[in-house]
Amino acid sequence: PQAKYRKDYTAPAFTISHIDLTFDLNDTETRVIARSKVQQNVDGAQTLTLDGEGMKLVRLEVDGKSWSNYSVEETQLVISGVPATFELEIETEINPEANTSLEGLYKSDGAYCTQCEAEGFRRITYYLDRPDVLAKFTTKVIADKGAYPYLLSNGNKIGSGDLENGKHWVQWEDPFAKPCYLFALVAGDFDCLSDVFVTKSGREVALEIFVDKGNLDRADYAMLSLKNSMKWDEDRFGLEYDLDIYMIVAVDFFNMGAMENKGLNVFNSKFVLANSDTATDADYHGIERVIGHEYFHNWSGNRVTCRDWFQLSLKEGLTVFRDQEFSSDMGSRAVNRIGNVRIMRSAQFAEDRSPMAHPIRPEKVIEMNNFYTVTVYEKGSEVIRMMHTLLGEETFQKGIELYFDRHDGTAATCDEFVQAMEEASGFNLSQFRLWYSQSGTPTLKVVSDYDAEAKTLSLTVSQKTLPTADQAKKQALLIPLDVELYAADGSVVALQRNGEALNNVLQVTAEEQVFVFDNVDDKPVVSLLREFSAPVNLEYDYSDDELAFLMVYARNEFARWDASQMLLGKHIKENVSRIQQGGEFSLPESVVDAFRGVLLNKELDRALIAEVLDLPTENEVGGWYTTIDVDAIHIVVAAIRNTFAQEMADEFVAVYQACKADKYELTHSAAADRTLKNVCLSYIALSEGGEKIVAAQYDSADNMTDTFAALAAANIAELPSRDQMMQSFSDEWHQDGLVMDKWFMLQGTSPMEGALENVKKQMSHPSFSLKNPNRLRSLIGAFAQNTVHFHAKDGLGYEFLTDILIELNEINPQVASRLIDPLLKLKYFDAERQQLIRKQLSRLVEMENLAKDLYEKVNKALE
Ligand code: BAL
Ligand code: ZN
Repeated sequence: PQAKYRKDYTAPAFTISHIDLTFDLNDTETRVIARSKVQQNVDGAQTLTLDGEGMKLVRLEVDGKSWSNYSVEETQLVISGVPATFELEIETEINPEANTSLEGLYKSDGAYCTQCEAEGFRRITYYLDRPDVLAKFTTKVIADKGAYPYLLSNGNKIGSGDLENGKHWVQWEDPFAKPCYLFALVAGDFDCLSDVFVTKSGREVALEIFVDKGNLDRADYAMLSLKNSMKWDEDRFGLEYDLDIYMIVAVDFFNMGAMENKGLNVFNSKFVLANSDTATDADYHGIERVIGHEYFHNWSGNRVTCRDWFQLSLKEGLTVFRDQEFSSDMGSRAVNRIGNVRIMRSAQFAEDRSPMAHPIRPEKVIEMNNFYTVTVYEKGSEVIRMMHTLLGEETFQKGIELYFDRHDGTAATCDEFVQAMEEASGFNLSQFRLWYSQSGTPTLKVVSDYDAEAKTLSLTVSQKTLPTADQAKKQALLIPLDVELYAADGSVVALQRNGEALNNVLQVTAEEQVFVFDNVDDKPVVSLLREFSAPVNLEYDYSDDELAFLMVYARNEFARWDASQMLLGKHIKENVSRIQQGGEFSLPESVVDAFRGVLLNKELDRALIAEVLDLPTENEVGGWYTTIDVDAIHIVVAAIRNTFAQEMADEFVAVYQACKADKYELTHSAAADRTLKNVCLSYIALSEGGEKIVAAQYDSADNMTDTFAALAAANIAELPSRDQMMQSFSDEWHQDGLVMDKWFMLQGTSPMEGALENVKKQMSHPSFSLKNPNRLRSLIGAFAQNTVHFHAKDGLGYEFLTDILIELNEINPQVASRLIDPLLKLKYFDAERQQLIRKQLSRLVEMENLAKDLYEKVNKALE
């Protein structure tokens, strides 16, 4: 497979202004007629090269006449000798039923649906499948009326009718020019939840959510989230919806979370369907986030799209930033920020030190699907957030306004976005632009020095980014470092220098820099990188006392949580070293007391207390090391959990009782109570008499959050009643794949002896299917995060995953390529494990038909 480079971008030789599509749907032989208006875009061009894969060319006409001057190649149709402007008509035949890759047109259970981003449209018809070709689409869909009463596509419905043979047709017109990756078609029999949103300028928009028959009672929260998103985008960003209809279809077979096709979002049903019996509070939160995300794409992605796929973060980083802000405005800002930062520190930092390291705007790509990553999305959002931090909300919004005004209806670049921000603010972002081109996680080392005589505090800040797999040389970045100083009584020490007040956000620009603050009467406690003001690793030599102090006195909730994490981190590292040297685990009483203080603090948001008591995962801890000692980390994290459970046993029960509610409510505050109650339960499960409390909750729960929490607590604590509870859950829910995903996830992460054998056994469960991406991620993906079992020294975990990848290589390479990630990090393990992983990766490399997706990753890992 060939790599593409960002530097090689050239404008297309031809462009297409209109395309009129007709689909005659059939399971194995769907006919697609595409009539396009084609124009020369580069003087003298006479050869039109279209992308296309896996279809049969039936007919080709230029200006209404049969055209024979073409050649069909494996992934292209090359049409020669064409005029400067012409109408092109192509008829192709495709086989949706055989399409298990879930790209292009495929069948999800009984319904037809499409997924075209990034390059799926080329599996539907031959086309200029690149985001900088923007055309107006009309789409006519023909299908059997009984089986497919709903025929949907982008834009507004402009016609419909019945045909003789039991078929019917519907025609759609999208008035907005768009790249083909935003095309969508859905045909099926659904239940539909309808509503209306009136925009700020008074236009009525019809809202329709289509779900599998019988699931109507699970669509309300998605609808509420959609209306909230529409209102929020008007209020916060001044952006209004532009079509008369907005449709969402929930499907069970979907590679991603959802897709922002213009006016017709297709969603993984996981991010639509919820009621209190089937969904946890975390599921509801995910629905609000993803519904918001796809809606916000209507501007950041659809109205202004990407010039080429290297610019993906232009729309994804910005849209993640927007969805994060939406969730924060709707719920708790601190809890949302904690969630975002956990993802950065665990998954994104790990990616940045993996063989797949890439800047948020990649330079080189073999398979574009491999770049829908936490780096492009989450780090991309952090880069937008840093601009927001540096400019402030008001100026940032001016930049956004300029960006949308200037680029509406076009395909833009990341540089153009930064340019708009720069022009609107007058802030020089030239050094800041490096965040787009430089990969890797900088380490920010801070040393403080208090001068009692001069009453000054100086902070010496140095930054260093280690070489990454893709890039050896690194430069100094502009890093916003948000700081605050506290006196011993917890009061804030104002930042000042030479009589002038200073901003809390320091601008670190050099490899080493000193910041001095005057009028500091006593040695203060320093709060650093507040709100995670930059995606960096912070090094500062905090004492336990300082961290315990910040857990109580830091003004912002995020900083309190962060202090708790640093305190835990210190003791996890100390204990891992101790265990490695044959010593014993130990945790000072003062550390337990600091956490007890938080647990019992009635002033704090209960959801925040829950976050403080939720320990870092073993995978996150692994990311702190250059050689990961899976077993020592497992012992230490488990020992901390047990120590907390024993030392605070009474407190956990008391808080558990205090958080219990008489009846279920779907409010943020009721959810916060449940979250803390269930974190307490996870500790109670580990203490004497805990099993009874867990079992009682399982038996009496009136909502899935509590049911699942009890099951998860029994699973992780390996309670004797675990198997029986798992059986009862399966008996109740085996018909419902979405609910069973929770159960599969627990099977995958179970610490039980023989976990691998158990996972293999569950693959025969009637609810499991290798063809369904959600099931795969729940069982197999979860097992690959089950560190001690996946990394077992017999190598059987690695072999098992590789067996699955070999099967998936043919069924669904995109999902296979997601699941392989844990194997890519081989060089962070001991020589023996590295060898075992290498052996498995070699099996993949030797495959004759290895898909591009896996090829790109495996070869990088073995380099
Ligand atoms: N554009 C792919 C799915 C998403 O990021 O919304
Ligand atoms: Zn997105």
